[in-house]
Amino acid sequence: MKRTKTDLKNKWVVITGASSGFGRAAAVAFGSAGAQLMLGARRLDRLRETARLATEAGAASVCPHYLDVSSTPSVEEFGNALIEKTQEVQVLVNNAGGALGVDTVLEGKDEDWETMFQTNVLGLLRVSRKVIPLMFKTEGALVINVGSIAGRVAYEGGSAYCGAKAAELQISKALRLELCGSPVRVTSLDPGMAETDFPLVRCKGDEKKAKEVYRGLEPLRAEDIAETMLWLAERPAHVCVDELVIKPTAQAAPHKVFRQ
Ligand code: NDP
Ligand code: 8X3
Repeated sequence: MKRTKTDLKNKWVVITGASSGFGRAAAVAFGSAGAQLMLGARRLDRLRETARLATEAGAASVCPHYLDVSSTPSVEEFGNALIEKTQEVQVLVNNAGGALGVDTVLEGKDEDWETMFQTNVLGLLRVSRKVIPLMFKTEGALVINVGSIAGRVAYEGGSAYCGAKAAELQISKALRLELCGSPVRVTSLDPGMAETDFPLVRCKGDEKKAKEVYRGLEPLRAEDIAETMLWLAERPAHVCVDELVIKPTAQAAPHKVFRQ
């Protein structure tokens, strides 16, 4: 049996939410492995900057393309643009998403709930439906679904986000079963606190509140997550890491954070 690392050189890697945070760092990491990249997000200026960084890192080719995962026509259009470039995808990173607000259930806003489920849950399903058919011929293909520790342990003010990421974990488990017998591996990658635009988006642009999230502790960096994604994708084809939880050393659980 072959025990060689999966080589990503010239292979196609699709990353959603590539305009910032984990998605941008993942584009750079997979770029440094010589992959070809299809990058999606709504903010095209930022997406093009990611493309520039990934090219600089060594990507074989980079295609930044508008994508709104909350819209089926947009996902279809993105997928069709991908199909024009390739019929064979090695890695799909379902990363687009995030949280909106820290309201309790009793204070919750419909638009926040709807956005969280549209992106983290339905978006992931839509993109998976479109892209996974391009992975069946690829030895060592991998779907990385970005979940969260919030999908495993609930906290006050996190109901909809925790619910959405719990759905992500269950979808990953179902997908793993459905794809068993094909070459496609599935991983739910579930990080804890990581320094990205995540809290700024969650706090709706309130920089002071967003900064407070990381006060007195060393959070994960986007690069820590990207490195982990690359490691997952490079495992030999017969190795599937079903679930991976990764947290800052100072965070033992969502509620158990040590601050200096
Ligand atoms: P960022 O806010 O930095 O990145 C979020 C990305 O998602 C952006 O590129 C954004 O692009 C994209 N996105 C949001 N909505 C849509 C949409 N409708 N269509 C397409 N893209 C969209 O945060 P992170 O990098 O931290 O977040 C990435 C993932 O990691 C999310 O799923 C988040 O829930 C998860 N996560 C984050 C943790 C953290 O502490 N940072 C911990 C655990 C999980 P654009 O706005 O340009 O469309
Ligand atoms: C983000 C991690 O702990 O803020 O998914 O919910 S947490």
